[in-house]
Amino acid sequence: MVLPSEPEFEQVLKEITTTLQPFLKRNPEYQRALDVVQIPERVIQFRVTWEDDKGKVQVNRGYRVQFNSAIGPYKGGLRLHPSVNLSILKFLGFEQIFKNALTGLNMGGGKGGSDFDPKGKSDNEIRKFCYAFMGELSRHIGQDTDVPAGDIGVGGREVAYLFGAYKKIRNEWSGILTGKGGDFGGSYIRPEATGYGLIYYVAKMLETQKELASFKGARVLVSGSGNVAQYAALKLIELGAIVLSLSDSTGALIARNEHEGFTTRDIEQIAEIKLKHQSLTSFNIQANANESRFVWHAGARPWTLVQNVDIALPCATQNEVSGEEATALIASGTKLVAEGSNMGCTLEAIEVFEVGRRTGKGIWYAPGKASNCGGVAVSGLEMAQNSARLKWTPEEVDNKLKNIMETAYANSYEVGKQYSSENLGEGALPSLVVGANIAGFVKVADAMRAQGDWW
Ligand code: NDP
Ligand code: 8G0
Repeated sequence: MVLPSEPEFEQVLKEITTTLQPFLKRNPEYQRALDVVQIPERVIQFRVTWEDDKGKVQVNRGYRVQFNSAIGPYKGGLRLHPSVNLSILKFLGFEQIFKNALTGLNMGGGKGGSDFDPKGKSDNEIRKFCYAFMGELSRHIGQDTDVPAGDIGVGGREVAYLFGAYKKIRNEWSGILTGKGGDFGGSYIRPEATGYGLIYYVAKMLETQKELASFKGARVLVSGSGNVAQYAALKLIELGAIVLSLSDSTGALIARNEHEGFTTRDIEQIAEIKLKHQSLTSFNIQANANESRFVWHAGARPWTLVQNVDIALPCATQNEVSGEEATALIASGTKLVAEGSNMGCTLEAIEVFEVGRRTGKGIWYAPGKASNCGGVAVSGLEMAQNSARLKWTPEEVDNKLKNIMETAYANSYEVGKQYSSENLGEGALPSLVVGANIAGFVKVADAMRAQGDWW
């Protein structure tokens, strides 16, 4: 059931439908589940009016897509970006259903947000917007109904404003949002979770494949420079990898020397810049003064800019790796690609990777719904801690995150092996995208059948 004006949703539906084929061939009755699951249980759209610093009224569109609640309350982030529309939120909400299933926790799928642009807004304007947005959203969420969190453009500051607004409107303290501050119900390791989890997932891929020995000395391209990119980079640096790139919507910053990537201090400075919604060029100016360790490529993405690469991690936004860029990554020697972003790779890029994988000469690709599920997983752990009114230590949360990533990896690997083994060449690895999609889908479809959603 695709409307022609929903290109991103159409894309994700095509990916899921194609990769489910080996399963549907053996289990044709599940086609009905696929027909049912692709229609959101509920879509909420609303008007958000707020007052800017000049006292003028501003208006934006607000959304919450409550896609599926078969295995738990709707769960998924809120995105604030001028590109936000229903197609993008439906694609994100649909992905979220199967990703949340892969975490092994009881969370359904949802996504929301607004076309509000936080760039260039004062702190006061961001607070006013968040209060106005929650004025409507508060009617539709609840700790056992729907639990939003941040996403692009929504970090700790915005989650805190949204939480404060909910509390005032409802006179109730409950875990209705995740990613909260540590002093008011937030979990340790939630800010780090997506980036760290991505690296824990890639660590399992490294153990399986034969070409790369470890992260030590591995040359890694990371795109984006927000929450996911920053913590992925920090964990990579901790493990001895060389982070050769970061990027943002204005361009890509590439290390000049392939033996000397970004440092922890660089990432901390970039985090400060990004908190102010500034471009990476602000960092490059400082870096240039500091012996020009980086080269700035205005308007570019990192994938074609480095000659020798081992691992590529898209961590910015959807469709940030094209088919041509996928081919360029193979040419530069890249062995692994894992998505920190949601739908970071186009269908063409995935096809390039999957053809390579089947022949044993390409790139092994991990889809975001498996490799970036650490973020929502720790959100699930935050919900558990809020319900129990207790707080686990950072070590406890980190260990649980590691276990969840390892289980998500094992599931996508094993189910991938089961369903892609028939066309595997000598030395080829199973398809993680086939595995993740089938594993996530079957869990949700079975819960839906048990509850009478299809028969
Ligand atoms: P942030 O807002 O912290 O950072 C987003 C980064 O991506 C920024 O560097 C931003 O550049 C760049 N970016 C955003 N939109 C575009 C665009 N249209 N073109 C080019 N660059 C763009 O978001 P997150 O790091 O939280 O999210 C990044 C990705 O990871 C998203 O796909 C998100 O859905 C996904 N994700 C996030 C999780 C989380 O826990 N936060 C969990 C799982 C997935 P600029 O600063 O110039 O805007
Ligand atoms: O914590 C969450 O619910 C959340 C926030 C942002 C992104 C995602 C995701 O899995 O894409 C989840």
